[in-house]
Amino acid sequence: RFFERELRGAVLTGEIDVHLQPIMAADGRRVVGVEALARWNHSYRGLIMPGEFIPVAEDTGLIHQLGATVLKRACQAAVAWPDLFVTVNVSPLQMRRGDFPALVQSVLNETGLSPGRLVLEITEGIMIDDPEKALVAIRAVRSLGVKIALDDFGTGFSSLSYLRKFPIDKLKVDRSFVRDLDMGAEAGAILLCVINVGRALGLEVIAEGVETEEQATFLRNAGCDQMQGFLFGRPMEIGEAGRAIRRGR
Ligand code: G
Ligand code: G
Ligand code: MN
Ligand code: NA
Repeated sequence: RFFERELRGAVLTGEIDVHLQPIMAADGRRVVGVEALARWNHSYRGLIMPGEFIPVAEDTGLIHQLGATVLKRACQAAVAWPDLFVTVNVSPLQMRRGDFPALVQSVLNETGLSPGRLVLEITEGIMIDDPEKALVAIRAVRSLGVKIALDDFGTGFSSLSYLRKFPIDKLKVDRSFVRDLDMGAEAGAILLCVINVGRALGLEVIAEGVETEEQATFLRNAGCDQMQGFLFGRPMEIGEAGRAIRRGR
């Protein structure tokens, strides 16, 4: 297909770009990390979002090369900010490949990023589809000193049992819970439960999709460790992210 052929070209020629979104301490004042988000800078169609091309990359096997490019760009950028961590989204297909830990190690070697500053964001899809392989992969990357965050937490099916079985470091509370806060007391109660699950298990809890001061105040009082969302900053080009970090957001 046309789109696939173009995507293949973009992966080869480096039209795949990385944007970074700040992740704040709970006080909302300090940038403590950034999430790397893939963007396709198309020559004449402009910016194409990952929702459009990641599924195609997964269907065609391009995800491996694309993912490696994103990982390397993100680590290269993060080296410049020694106090921050960088999170990188990893497709279940990447995690399932036996050579994924070796890729991570080689990117760390090449870029000089210290492993403790890299966080890989996985979704529970990997744990459901192939729990054995997921466990092996998670253990292997954690043994490099890299951390694991469970993305979109709370939206899937058996999240709670997976939290016990898999060694993870951080939970990213899905932004739908934060969005629903405006809808009243029940939504707040559910969000509190989700946060408390993470806290009770000793995980760092990151809230996503924070758009208003009211949401930030609720999340801070609820005991979230970190916050991310348009209130603090949108995903931006690496250069712009550098300036935002120096400014404090
Ligand atoms: O940036 P945006 O909010 O449009 O991202 C949409 C979705 O694409 C998110 O769920 C995000 O996790 C996913 N995504 C963004 N960048 C990457 C990437 O580099 N690899 C993978 N596998 N998913 C990504
Ligand atoms: O699935 P994942 O959590 O990786 O998705 C990240 C996506 O969330 C990115 O596409 C990013 O643009 C989007 N995002 C980040 N902050 C906000 C926010 O405050 N509100 C909304 N609606 N989307 C956000
Ligand atoms: Mn993510
Ligand atoms: Na996320």
